[in-house]
Amino acid sequence: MRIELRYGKAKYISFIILDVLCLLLANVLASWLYLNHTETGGYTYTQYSPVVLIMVVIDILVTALLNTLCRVLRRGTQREIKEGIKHISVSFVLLAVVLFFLRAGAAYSRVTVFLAYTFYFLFFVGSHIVWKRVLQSLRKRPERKTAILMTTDRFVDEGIDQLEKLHIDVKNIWLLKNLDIKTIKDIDVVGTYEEAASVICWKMLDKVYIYGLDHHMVPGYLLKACREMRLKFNLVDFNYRIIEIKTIENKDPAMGALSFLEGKRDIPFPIRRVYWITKTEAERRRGFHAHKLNCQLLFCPYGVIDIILDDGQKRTTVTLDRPGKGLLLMPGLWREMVWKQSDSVLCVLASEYYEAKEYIRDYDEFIEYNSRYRDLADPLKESAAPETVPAESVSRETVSVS
Ligand code: T46
Repeated sequence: MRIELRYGKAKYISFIILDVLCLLLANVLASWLYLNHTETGGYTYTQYSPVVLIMVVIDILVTALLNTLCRVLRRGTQREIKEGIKHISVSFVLLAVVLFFLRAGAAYSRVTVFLAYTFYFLFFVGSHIVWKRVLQSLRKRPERKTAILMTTDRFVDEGIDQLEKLHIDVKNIWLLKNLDIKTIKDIDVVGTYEEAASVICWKMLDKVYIYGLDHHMVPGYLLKACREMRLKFNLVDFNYRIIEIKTIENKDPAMGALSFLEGKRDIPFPIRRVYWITKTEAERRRGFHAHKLNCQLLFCPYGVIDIILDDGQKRTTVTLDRPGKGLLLMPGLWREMVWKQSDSVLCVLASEYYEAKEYIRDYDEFIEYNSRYRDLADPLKESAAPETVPAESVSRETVSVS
């Protein structure tokens, strides 16, 4: 609730007022129906009114404690019904407990209370659906689409630039690891993924973009929240990056150096496999394939290895010649490795388990595969970020592979 109040105070409060109004209306209707039209056993309006007051207090308490207005602006009818059931059944039980302790239950018409909560459930769901439509239609549409950018600290600047090229305004940034950074280029950084979900809802952002981050690294909570808000993930990918691996040189050069990589902190994908290639003679070539899914980080702790990368249009060579140089490879790149020095060691951290079917080992097939996704690869093209990727099935098949 604290987060909701931070990002959408007025809208959040309007929902609380709406709920209270619905509760009052439900009570008026229930008491009018029951007290006026049936044999009530002597129950009166005056008797009944303190119960309504207790109901209102309980209602506000339940909203705050169970956060039943969580992401209300963007949730679908199913979730609305679920929250309605949760809210009303907890309120009902709490009211029963309060009346029990006040020893006042017998003085009130239980049928009226039951009827009131039934009407309240219908009003709760109905009014939320109508009110969020009203708020959405009142929203002043910004000239450019707005988005939250999910990325790592390493790629955040590039990500902002890429979205700038797509004419998208980055309103908030969510970083894979929380670095206690408050703003980047005057854009607010949200601290937690709960906050990210809340920002998307209450600021009514149009898009969610992921840059340089394997979708597996997006926490399940956020995936679920976006799915519930019917927001798809838009993936803007690069195909490779050279990264610096942290290396500590010993003061005494004879003692050497220590390089290290830390899972979630340095690698923008989950590490499912580690392998290394040894005992290869100079000028030998390996590779000659591309991956459909696998993201990798390559480094060479000993020796010199040329990595030739081919995106189907041009070839680039990256030389791994020191332990502190890493090469991050996204899927969809043809690679060949040339050993420039005998016994050089190639180490690889991979995002997927070994799966022979996930390799493309035929160059023509690679060109054909790549051309299907080329349009997606150009960040300046409107189609660069596939909008049709359902959050639950974000797949590398739909990701740009320039
Ligand atoms: C890559 C470059 C940089 C397995 O059984 N499990 C494994 O995890 C791997 C990596 C390979 N294998 C088998 C498959 C082949 O029968 O080991 C054999 C040699 O593999 P491959 O010819 O693919 O090796 P390279 O050096 O051409 O490619 C390797 C990786 O396979 C590839 O993912 O990107 O290193």
